[in-house]
Amino acid sequence: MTLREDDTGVSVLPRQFPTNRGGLCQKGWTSAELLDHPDRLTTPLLRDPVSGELRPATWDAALDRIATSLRAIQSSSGRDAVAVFGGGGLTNEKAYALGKFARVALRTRNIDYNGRFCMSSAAAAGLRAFGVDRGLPFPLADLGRADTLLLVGANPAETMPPLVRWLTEQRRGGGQLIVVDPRVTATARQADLHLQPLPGTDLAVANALLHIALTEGWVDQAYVAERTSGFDAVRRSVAAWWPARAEQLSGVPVADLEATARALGTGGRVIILTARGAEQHAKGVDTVTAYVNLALALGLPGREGSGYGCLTGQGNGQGGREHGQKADQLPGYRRIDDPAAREHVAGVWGVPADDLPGPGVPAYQLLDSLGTPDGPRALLVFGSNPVVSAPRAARIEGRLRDLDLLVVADLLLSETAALADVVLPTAQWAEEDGTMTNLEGRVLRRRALRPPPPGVRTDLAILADLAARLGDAETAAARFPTDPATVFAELRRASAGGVADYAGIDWARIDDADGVFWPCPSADGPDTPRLFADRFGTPDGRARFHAVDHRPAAEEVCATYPLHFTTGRVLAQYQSGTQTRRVAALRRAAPEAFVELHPDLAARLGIDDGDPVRVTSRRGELRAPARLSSGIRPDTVFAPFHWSGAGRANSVTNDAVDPISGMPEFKICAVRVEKA
Ligand SMILES: Nc1nc2c(c(=O)[nH]1)N[C@H]1C(S)=C(S)[C@@H](COP(=O)(O)OP(=O)(O)OC[C@H]3O[C@@H](n4cnc5c(=O)[nH]c(N)nc54)[C@H](O)[C@@H]3O)O[C@H]1N2
Ligand SMILES: Nc1nc2c(c(=O)[nH]1)N[C@H]1C(S)=C(S)[C@@H](COP(=O)(O)OP(=O)(O)OC[C@H]3O[C@@H](n4cnc5c(=O)[nH]c(N)nc54)[C@H](O)[C@@H]3O)O[C@H]1N2
Ligand SMILES: [Mo]
Repeated sequence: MTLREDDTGVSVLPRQFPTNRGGLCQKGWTSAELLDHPDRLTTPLLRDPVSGELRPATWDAALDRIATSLRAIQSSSGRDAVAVFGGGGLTNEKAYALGKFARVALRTRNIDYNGRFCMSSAAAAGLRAFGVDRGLPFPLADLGRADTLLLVGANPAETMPPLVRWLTEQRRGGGQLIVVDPRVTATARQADLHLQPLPGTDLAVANALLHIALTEGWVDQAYVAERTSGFDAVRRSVAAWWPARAEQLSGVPVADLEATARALGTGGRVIILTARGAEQHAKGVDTVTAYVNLALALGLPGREGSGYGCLTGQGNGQGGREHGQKADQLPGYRRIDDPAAREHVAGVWGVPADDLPGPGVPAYQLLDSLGTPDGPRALLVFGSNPVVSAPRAARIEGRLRDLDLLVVADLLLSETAALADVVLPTAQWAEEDGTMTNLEGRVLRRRALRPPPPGVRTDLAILADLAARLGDAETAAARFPTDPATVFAELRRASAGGVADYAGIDWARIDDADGVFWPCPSADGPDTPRLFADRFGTPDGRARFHAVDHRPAAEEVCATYPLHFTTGRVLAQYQSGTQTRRVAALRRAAPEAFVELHPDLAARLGIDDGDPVRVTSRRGELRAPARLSSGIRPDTVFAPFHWSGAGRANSVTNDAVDPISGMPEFKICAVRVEKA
């Protein structure tokens, strides 16, 4: 989008761009409303020790309070007693600076971010199969030319409206769209074929599809032999997934499994995409792996116009996971436990490699350890609202209350900021320069239109101010520049030679080329719109199969909690809702939480459309009006997670996590539903 500021204020204008072709969703159109919103924070807030209330304070008072407290906590309880929590909405420059701040200014291993809740399972599956995690290893426009497109657990009609035009183009060109979702979503309504599995059974469906492809002879044996390793174990494991067995488990009819396998196995250009519906499970990595196995067996990845991809979520969901705000990571998508990576990054940062901390723990584990005897005593939050968005949120809310110091930098008083000891008002998107990396691995500019309002500082300035108070001011000023262009120049050097290599990318080149795809190692060399054409990112260049098997959800239904509960999004609200719940037009479109359930189930429970209902799990309850829909399976209820208070879906969700990615199981738990 582009912005115009005139006498009437800031307005959002569409921009012709290769990914969205001028398209924008309603949240984009209305985003300028938040710039001058009356709820906008314009002064730091400090919790008054006597009244217990948040009171306006000067920047000096707020920063001094934080620095004094952090120093005291670290000297009594060790460096790791201070933790940092970031977000996938931060620009690349801010994500990079936050990771560096944790490792260099605080020297804590405890940093992680909300991307763990978002794409971490697909990232882990991509890394182990391809040796590289880039949401789409090909340009988005390829979707428009696919003969068959399989969307697993994705509802882009509501979550990525600008992408829908590629789906329309695809079907107009005679392509076939197949959607796998337990609900008849706006996306599923456009599909030629809709598979409606029980939540948590996608892995079994994928294995059955590969079983059919093997039986029918649709596996690309030459590709498997030349470009992959490990297929024999997969062949053996899917042998047990005959279609009738998958039907019994998932409820997807054998005929639909066969039709899907045929479309994938005999189509020309075939793309398989997963999103949160398949990924946010305690077996999310294995589930994505099963779809990657299918794609590899059919010879798709690296073939022009075909492949596997993950629909990355947040504004900078891709870039947010490349520059070091993840517990195990250094910039350039490097591993923090790799001696060579530590040496390189420490060199750029001007510190001894031995001074860099080791890996920390994933987001949920970190949040759940806060304020416990062995856990961190202080937390700094930049760009997340875990009181609404973390699984088993009431428990996490308690952990946050147990901290000695909670600091939240935000533009608005989010539910998490409302619990803080110190709140720092930050600039938002239209007020600072920077870059974001989209789901295609395309690095894009975000331009400042105007300076932040008086009293508001940027995240980069806040990190610099804190670093200056925590150490030697002169060193801190050199290490934590506040100008995003300077930070980006350093990020390029830190990423050089890494998997996500930005060394050859500069802002002018981004402007000239409508974005630059990483890896782009040199300023005069090419970028990489398509990965895997000749080799994969693994040491031997081959993609790796991994045999994976279905396992039940972490929590299964029982007599007391007989229904499956799943969660997701609606078009007019964004994430934890801090921003979108404050925009009048969006509030009108989606005013409150709701519980979607099938009319047959509702009748059995004596519930009418609009009745207040209570959804109860072992962890807590959600109260919201019922919304009857014959588009959902009768054994499953759905709620969006954008609201707080009684309508908070995450009061109910399970905090079981994937053993590899740390991704929580947002998409399935067991509940009881009754009229409230
Ligand atoms: N309007 C809007 N757009 C957004 C966001 C937002 O909050 N609001 N958030 C952004 C972010 S950060 C993200 S990550 C993306 C997410 O984008 P999506 O992944 O498309 O969003 P979700 O609604 O979380 O989940 C997609 C679908 O998964 C289905 N589902 C639930 N359980 C299962 C299951 O077990 N298997 C399968 N196959 N499907 C299941 C749900 O019914 C839902 O329709 O959206 C981005 N765009
Ligand atoms: N039940 C359930 N729960 C889920 C999910 C689900 O599908 N179901 N999805 C999960 C997913 S995919 C995600 S991504 C998470 C998202 O959930 P959160 O991590 O809570 O993300 P946001 O709601 O985007 O929170 C961003 C906060 O940062 C503020 N902010 C925005 N820009 C900036 C900035 O530049 N700097 C600073 N300092 N602050 C900023 C916003 O005002 C807001 O308060 O939720 C997860 N939770
Ligand atoms: Mo996300």
